[in-house]
Amino acid sequence: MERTFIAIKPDGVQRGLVGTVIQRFEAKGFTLVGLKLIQVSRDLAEAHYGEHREKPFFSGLVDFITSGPVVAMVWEGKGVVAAARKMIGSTNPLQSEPGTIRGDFGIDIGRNIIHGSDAVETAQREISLWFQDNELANWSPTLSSWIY
Ligand code: FUP
Repeated sequence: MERTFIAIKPDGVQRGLVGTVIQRFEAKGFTLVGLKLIQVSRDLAEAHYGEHREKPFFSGLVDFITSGPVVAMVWEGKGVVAAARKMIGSTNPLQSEPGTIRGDFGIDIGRNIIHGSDAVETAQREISLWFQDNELANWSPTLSSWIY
């Protein structure tokens, strides 16, 4: 079953949006298989955002993501990688549609609340970067698959 990596960034945690984000993914019908609140190290932040290492915003991005606790999650379900990206919205919250998480709650590209993997292969890399195997639960709801 497909899995994606989702992180609520320090701004999302400090603004009290953890419950709202989790609620949206639960209500959509995805299954939470990993969840932890962590203070991110610079090493982890730099590895996670490695593709942006040469960008002018890289050091500010690493400063930001290490500035306070982050809620790291793994969500599972059919088409979850692409669906999560739709639910999150565009990178710049001012260009995100209303109804998306960034569109409903954000203004600043450097404070865009949440991260979601951009492809299935990226999700696999990010999940193994952030989580040990024994931190992930292999389970599925016991109700019929269409009852959320
Ligand atoms: P996304 O996949 O939507 O999280 O966006 P990117 O991977 O392109 O960028 C990662 C993070 O870098 C964004 F969440 C915010 C930050 N960023 C900036 O601060 N400025 C930019 O111009 C682009 C990205």
